[in-house]
Amino acid sequence: MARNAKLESWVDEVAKMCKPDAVQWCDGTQEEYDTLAQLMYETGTFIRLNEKLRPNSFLCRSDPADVARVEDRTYISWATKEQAGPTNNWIDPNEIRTTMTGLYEGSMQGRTMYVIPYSMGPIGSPIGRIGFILTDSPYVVCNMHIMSRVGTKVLEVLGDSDDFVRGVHSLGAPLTDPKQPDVPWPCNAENKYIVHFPETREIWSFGSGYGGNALLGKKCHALRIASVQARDEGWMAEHMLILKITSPEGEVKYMTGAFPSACGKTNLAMLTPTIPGWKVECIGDDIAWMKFGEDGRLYAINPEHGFFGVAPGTSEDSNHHAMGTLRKNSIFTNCALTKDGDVWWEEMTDEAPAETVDWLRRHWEPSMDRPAANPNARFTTPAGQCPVIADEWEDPKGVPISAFLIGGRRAGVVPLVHQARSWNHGTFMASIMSSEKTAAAAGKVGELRFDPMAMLPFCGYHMGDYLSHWVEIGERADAAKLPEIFYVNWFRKSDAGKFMWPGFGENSRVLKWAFERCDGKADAVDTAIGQMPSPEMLDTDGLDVDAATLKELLTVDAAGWLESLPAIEAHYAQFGDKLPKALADELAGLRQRLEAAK
Ligand code: GTP
Ligand code: SPV
Ligand code: MN
Repeated sequence: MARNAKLESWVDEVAKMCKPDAVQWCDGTQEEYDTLAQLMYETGTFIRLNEKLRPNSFLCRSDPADVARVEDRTYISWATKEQAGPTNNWIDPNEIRTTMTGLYEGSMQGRTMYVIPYSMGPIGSPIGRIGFILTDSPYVVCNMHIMSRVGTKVLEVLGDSDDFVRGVHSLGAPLTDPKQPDVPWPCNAENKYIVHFPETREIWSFGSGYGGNALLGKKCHALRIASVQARDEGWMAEHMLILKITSPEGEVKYMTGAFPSACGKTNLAMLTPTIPGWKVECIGDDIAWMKFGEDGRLYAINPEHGFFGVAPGTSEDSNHHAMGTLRKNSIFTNCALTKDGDVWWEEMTDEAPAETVDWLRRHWEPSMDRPAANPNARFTTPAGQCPVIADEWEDPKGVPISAFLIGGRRAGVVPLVHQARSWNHGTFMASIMSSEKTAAAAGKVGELRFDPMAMLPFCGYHMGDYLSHWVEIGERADAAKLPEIFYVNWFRKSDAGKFMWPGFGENSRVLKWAFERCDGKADAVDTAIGQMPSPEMLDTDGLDVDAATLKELLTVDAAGWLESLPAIEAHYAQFGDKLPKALADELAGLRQRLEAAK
């Protein structure tokens, strides 16, 4: 194979800095995966699950100080703070390079440095993007095997080009003394850094081995770096699931959905409709890259190759197809271990097992007032194993998108569904989206925060410029060919604190309404906030929700919206003159309509 001098000199440079005992170029083969899994089994990182119950699968328990993305240690390091904008942590690139070079110095001693060539998107497809991770974590290698396309073929396609994302990842836990025993989950909890250099397409990660902090192809590359490339090149990189929906008449549409972390993307992407005759299939569950096709429509691909999904709450009832996906060849992180050598998590089964070993390796019984699995416990599982993966999920030209769904966790105010009147109105709705924080990121769960397009933690540049990019996408396109935008909320709660909407498979009723709205076939009521179905416009056959609740779910809480306007104004004020005028106009229009509706 032709050698790529730029790649090799970078690998040499990083090896000189981190001083691993060995450097291993990954080939992406099953044999490589098996060897590394066996190595982690021997060092106590991996527990091999019962081969009959969960073939070729492993459980891994992390350090309790390393269980989620760390947003306060995640940085976007442009030359100036202004370029990162008010919603990102910024750090001066020269300063952080000095700091991290110090941390990386000798940080891989006693370990192997793996060179992972990966492709986000089908290898060699015009929309695929290549990256490399240099990591001292075999856990990262095995997870990347599942989550992306790893292997020698990537090197062949790259040739001598230097168009690749450079990721460096170190656990920051060198084994300096040959007699020093390793721990099951090495990390450096006190010194975590996840730093992005958008200008040079580099990612430097240190100290954490978990999820989006460490599997650099996912949020770091496919969202934070790719969002910058997308802006520069006129496409979109979004935190969105992609689903295919087929009507009883056999008509197909594709929809994406932007929901913040742990707000229902994996579930919606593969839901089992409760309404007869409708079918939902999965294209992707977390990230969508979208480009205009020759016909002027937006086409989406899933750059990933696996699911890194939230385990707690996943069950045969809530997500049958996820349960089918993770039956084999999967890695489970921070789940509980049952007596018969399988995994368990909260709500996986109606009845909890009589005893398990919890994610902290302690004896656990259902009567205990702590969960057996960490709330952000995850499964890593091949997308191709999903029983309802759509045939076209790896089509390099992508699938044409008819609708964007957006939404977060909102106990109050936001109705079950409302539709935007135009692209700019939908962009506005997405930009004022807010959600109660979940366990996917470290910090206080439940706090309400604005999360525009579910991209707050994942936008690689100034959020005001990102909003302008959405407006510009709309300006460039033929309005009739743009997706319709729907704001949904599965998470309304009653005064008693119970979910008012049953969610999961029942969400298909909202999908059906959206599907038919795209064709102008379903009715809607014009309201101050957008177009909404009245209860009789939604298919409620067989739905177990009482009339009063349904009415409340589909009523505009004008007082609640008016009350939220000052917070929206403050949210917008932080973007200063970067706030697109079209969105300021939308906000003024909303205020006017709400006041008129009072
Ligand atoms: P990330 O992988 O972090 O981006 O999360 P995600 O958006 O894919 O979220 P996921 O589908 O994994 O759902 C997270 C949690 O929300 C799980 O515990 C689900 O059981 C729960 N959930 C998903 N859909 C619904 C719903 O329609 N209603 C309710 N009440 N809960 C839901
Ligand atoms: C999310 O937090 O949105 C995830 C999980 O999808 S992680 O890969 O850890 O970012
Ligand atoms: Mn996500």
